[in-house]
Amino acid sequence: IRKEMPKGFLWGASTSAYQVEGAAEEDGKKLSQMDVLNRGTGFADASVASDHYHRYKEDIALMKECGFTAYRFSFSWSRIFPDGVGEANPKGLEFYDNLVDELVKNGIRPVPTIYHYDMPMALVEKYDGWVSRQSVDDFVAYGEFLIRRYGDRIKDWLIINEQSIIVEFWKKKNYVPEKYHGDPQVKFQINHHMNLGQAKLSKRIHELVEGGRSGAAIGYSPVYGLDSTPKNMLAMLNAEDLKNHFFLDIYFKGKYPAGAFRYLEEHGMAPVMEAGDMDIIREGKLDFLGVNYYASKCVRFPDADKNELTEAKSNLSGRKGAMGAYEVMPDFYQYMKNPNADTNDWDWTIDPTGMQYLLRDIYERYEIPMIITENGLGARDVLEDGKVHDDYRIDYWSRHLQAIHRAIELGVDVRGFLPWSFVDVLSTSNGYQKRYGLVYVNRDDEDIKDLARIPKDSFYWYQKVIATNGAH
Ligand code: BGP
Repeated sequence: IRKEMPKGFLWGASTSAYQVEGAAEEDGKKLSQMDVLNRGTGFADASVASDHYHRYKEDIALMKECGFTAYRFSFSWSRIFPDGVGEANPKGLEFYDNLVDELVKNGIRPVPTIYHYDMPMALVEKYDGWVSRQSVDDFVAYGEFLIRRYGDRIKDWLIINEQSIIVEFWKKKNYVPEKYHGDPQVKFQINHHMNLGQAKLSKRIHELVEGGRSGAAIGYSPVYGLDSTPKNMLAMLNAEDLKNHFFLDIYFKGKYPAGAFRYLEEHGMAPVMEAGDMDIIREGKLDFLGVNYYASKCVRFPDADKNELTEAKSNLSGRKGAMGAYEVMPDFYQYMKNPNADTNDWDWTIDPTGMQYLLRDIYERYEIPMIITENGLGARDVLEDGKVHDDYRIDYWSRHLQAIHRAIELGVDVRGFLPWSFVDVLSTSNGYQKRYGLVYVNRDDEDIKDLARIPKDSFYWYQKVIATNGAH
């Protein structure tokens, strides 16, 4: 990128437990909701994934070879507490003990996520998972166990991954029983329970971990108005409030944005709260933000003939322009294709300018340190003569890194870059057809092959970027 990053800038990459580990029912682990939801999608399931559970040493050796100074992974709740609560599973703990030890031994800072979509199925069966308020206490107990066990070595904790996406795709990122499917209020209720769990845990991090800092990784898409017509500019403000500030205001101001919350009340979608909930949220503000940025979004004010509640459906086919459905919030906003932006095959915009835009915007509004916890390009990589020539990904990351650098020059506090993903992982929506890794994993959805690790061209490029702290 030819621009040096500030001293001490962290370099590495990210994964999440169910997308990389495999061993979904091994050594005492029981199924999580993602293990179950993934089955029957027509893509690979999580039972083997990238087999990191058995190959973590080899994987960490590759991280070291690339020059990583940090690695983001997530703990699997149902590997540690197979039934969600109760006795911890010694074998599960052993895996994470070994993983953390091996990282530390290799000079790589572990950056953990406590929850990355994978609620234990046992709790879904017991009380419908996050739909029930009981999930708050069980989540806090699980998280507290982790911070007590690893808090001596791990100071920075990402608590929940992508609440924004969990709300947007609430039936795909949660196992939600059928009886709730017609009621969109449920997604905001789930989100409220997550807010409470995260805030309580943030407070525990401050109390129990010396020098501990709490954070969350947010799936963040800056929202652009289609054009400068006043109504479309208003739709942009509405969407920013409900899709972005709705989460970050909770994290850093301890409140819901008033306008978006009132809108939900008017439409019968606001979460039910108990007295004292907002105190819990205020007392559990977060210290830093992990930013997951892939794509920017575009909105307009809903057309009269499209003005009804519609949920987003992703483009699963990987054919440009085959978007399932764009989200509509009546009288508020309507998502749409940005006529001025390039996209990948799954209709995700490729917009490095959006990276500078969001970093500056978030920093001015909340003045918090940030770390990029995901950024990447999903593509159909091709293995040819033992090599993967992913110059498109190098181009994508170079341009995003330049945007990050510019934001830093303009005063934004960005402390590291942990793109998605380290090795190829099970895509949450497209199995192994859509890949993100620096390292190719030799398998297809159907055919698991030998799971060999093959560094892509982007790996060798990234190695130089890290060695020069960005000056390559
Ligand atoms: C983010 C998730 C990741 C990851 C990524 C790519 O939303 O935090 O878990 O999967 O998106 O998305 P996908 O796998 O759908 O291509």
